[in-house]
Amino acid sequence: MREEVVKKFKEFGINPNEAIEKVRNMPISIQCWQLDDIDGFLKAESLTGGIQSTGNYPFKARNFEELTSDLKEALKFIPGKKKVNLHAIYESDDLVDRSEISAKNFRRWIEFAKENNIGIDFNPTCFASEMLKDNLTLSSYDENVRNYWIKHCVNSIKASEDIARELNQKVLVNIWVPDGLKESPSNRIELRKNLKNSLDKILDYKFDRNLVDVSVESKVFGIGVESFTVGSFEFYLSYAKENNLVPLLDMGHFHPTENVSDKISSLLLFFPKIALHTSRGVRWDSDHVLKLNDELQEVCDELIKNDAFDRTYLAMDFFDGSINRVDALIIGARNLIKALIKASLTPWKLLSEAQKEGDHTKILYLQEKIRELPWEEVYEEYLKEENIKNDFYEDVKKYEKDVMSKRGN
Ligand code: RNT
Ligand code: ZN
Repeated sequence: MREEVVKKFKEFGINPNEAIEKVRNMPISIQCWQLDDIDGFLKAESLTGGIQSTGNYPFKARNFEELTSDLKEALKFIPGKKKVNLHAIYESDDLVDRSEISAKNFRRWIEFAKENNIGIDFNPTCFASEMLKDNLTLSSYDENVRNYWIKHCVNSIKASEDIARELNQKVLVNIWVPDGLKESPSNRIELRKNLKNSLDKILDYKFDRNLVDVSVESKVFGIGVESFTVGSFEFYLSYAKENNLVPLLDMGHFHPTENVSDKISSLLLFFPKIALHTSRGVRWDSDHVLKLNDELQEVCDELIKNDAFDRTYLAMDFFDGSINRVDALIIGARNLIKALIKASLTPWKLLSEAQKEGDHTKILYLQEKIRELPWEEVYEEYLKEENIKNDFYEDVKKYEKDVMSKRGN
């Protein structure tokens, strides 16, 4: 890094090399489902559960080989520690019904993780299934339906324990269910009680907390379930608190004017760990690719200024089928990393002192000065240190031509 750059940051009490170190060590969980529009390898059902990947960009990965090949292409251009975020429908070996899964069915994923020196996170897939009845899973009125999903979640946790053991690295198991109603509910509490009881049954399995953390992800609405979501924010916040689970906030799962960045500090005061799905909603939970916008920046600012790296599971959750899916992953991850770098290069101490002193003029002044600092050079230095090229567009274009386009889809 140029001496000049280091000097400029030093004036504000910031060491850019330390900033890089901080970001390098923060694992980012990369969603495998961006690469195939959440089709998965079971291929039995089409996507349901109120989420949608839109767009018809060709060449999407159709199986384990194609998907991991694309993932490797993306990983080449993403610096720092990484995990791959799997969904249960991405079974790689000896496919079984998802309620029966064990680590055996993810054998090749485990090998992939080892070979590429990355971790794994896991998600039971409680959608895209004929056992999703009337848009309900764990909260269903039908005991058989509930039991099916309970079993699926317990087996997801057990599989994750084995994966963690093998990789010698903790796995986050994130439970999200799409349960909700299209029209205003006549009865909310019964469905919520069902969900609560089902979660209790899942937790009857005493998982090893040294291997696995379990998070619960809330939501405000989905397509086809616009009027009521069983697993609301209050529901899961309370449930997580009472059962030592991790609350997971998805940036697209709140009212459009509500900011996840504002929620982080509150959660940090009450929970030892939190989890995030970084995403970009456009007018709804549309899961667009991350941009380096104000909200992403503020989310990353909160993690840095509160020293929350060790307490945060940081993942991405978007799925865009209208552009090259490998580029989508790289662009999203790069924007997240840029936001983390920028946050680490901000003099939070100075800014919070000014706030304490009531010097709001100084805050605005400092914010302007900080914008003038050459954070891009620090980002470029980070890529260089990780042996990663800054430009990826032409490389991925070539990969698209040489590999993806041969798929004929
Ligand atoms: C859906 C949730 C959930 C999913 C993934 C595929 O609204 O955000 O996290 O996007 O599990
Ligand atoms: Zn999510």
